[in-house]
Amino acid sequence: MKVKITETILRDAHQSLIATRMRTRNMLPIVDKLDQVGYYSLEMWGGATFDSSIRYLNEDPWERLRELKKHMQETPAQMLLRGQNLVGYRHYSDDIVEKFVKKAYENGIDIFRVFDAVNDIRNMEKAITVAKKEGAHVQGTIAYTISPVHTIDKYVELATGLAELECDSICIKDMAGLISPQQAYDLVKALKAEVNIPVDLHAHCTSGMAPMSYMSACRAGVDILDTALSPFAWGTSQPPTESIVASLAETKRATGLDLELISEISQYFKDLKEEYRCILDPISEQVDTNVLLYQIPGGMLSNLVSQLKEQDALDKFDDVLKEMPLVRAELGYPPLVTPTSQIVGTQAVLNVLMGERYKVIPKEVKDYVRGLYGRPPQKISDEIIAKIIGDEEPISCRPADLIAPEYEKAKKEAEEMGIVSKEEDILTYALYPAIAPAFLKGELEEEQLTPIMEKKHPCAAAADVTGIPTDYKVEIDGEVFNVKVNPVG
Ligand code: 3PY
Ligand code: ZN
Repeated sequence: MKVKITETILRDAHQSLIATRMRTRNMLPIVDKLDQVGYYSLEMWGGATFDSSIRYLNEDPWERLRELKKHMQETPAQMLLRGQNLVGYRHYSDDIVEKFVKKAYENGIDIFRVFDAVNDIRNMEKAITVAKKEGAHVQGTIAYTISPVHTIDKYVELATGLAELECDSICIKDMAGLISPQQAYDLVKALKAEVNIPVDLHAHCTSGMAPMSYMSACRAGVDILDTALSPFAWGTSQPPTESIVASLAETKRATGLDLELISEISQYFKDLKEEYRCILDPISEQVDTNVLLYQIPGGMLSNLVSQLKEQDALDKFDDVLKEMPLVRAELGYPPLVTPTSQIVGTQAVLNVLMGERYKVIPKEVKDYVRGLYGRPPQKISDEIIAKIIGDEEPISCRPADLIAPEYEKAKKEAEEMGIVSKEEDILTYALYPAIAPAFLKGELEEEQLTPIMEKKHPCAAAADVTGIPTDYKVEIDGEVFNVKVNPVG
């Protein structure tokens, strides 16, 4: 049976390599052609694209969705949704989740890939149910990681739960590029045997193994693979579409896609890449097997470098690398993905820079231990709980059950500010109250928004490019700090 291909060039590929900076005007001239390829889907929205659009590109993300969709007659439009976090960095109330998913569907999203950073199905449930009710295809997601508690049985259990919620397919989301060919084979085989819905493998090339893992996933019966056109492939992005299509061509799993057409489209992105070369993150382009030792995905590595540079503490880089897996283990082995990557990363940096572990603990880490981000994959030891939140009792309910409805309040505020010209604007404001007003009032200029574009030398840009799209702040002893974040694909 044919392997189907999800093309990530319009979302994850540029999120991974050029900090989510590809503009709608660069996408529009080529989307008709992309639509002709016969992809299973085109991932073109969600993840960090929403934040980046309003923060740096002075673009309305809803407008991007509508504009691209007009040219997508044949190919389903796909988005990445961070479960109850939607396209932000904290859990939103159920009424916001419901409105957001409905609007995303109404504006053109056909396939919702829904994940949760700690694989807590309770954080995905609301988004899944609403999207299903709207009539969308929902891809329930396993955030893949390696730890003593992340066994095949556990992943199958999660996938079974997702299928029970009526997800239409399952995605193995290997955002750090950790999955080896053997693991890919075993996991796909198990999912195919136990869960009766299509399986998609989404991997990043960070460790260099992804193309090989894709081949072995094909042998195990994977249904869909995620790839990026070669100019924006490799490194912390996906394996190249052309190479995967060509590799499968003579096999029973041939994709049937036209390499000539794909190469023609690829040329467009090759030229476009030159425009963005100054912000290409050199760290993201390299193969890095250290990710297997420290489990730090490429995007996060570059964050670390810039955080340490800012503190004039680059000499502590190795110590932080070693601290990261210790903190991750103590916090119950969360997969490192937005926002857990920031939570673990910030604590590891503080542990090293303060010269004493857990001397300073950000609010986000405390909230994580309180259970507000969901159930950690492994129970956190009583000792660590006591160290982080004293004698407070972690919650055991679904975190969003504790969040009161937020929509009406956001609506009122946004209307009073006079920044609402369509219902979607209320959602933009509800998700990004700090930056949405200036954007919605039209006060932003592209030039101000993209200073890094002016930097001509890749090395000069490297440190800056890493921070990028985020509203992520940490609170330490009542003081709020901005943390540079590069959401990890
Ligand atoms: C995002 O949340 O932006 C991701 O790409 C996660 O993998
Ligand atoms: Zn990804």
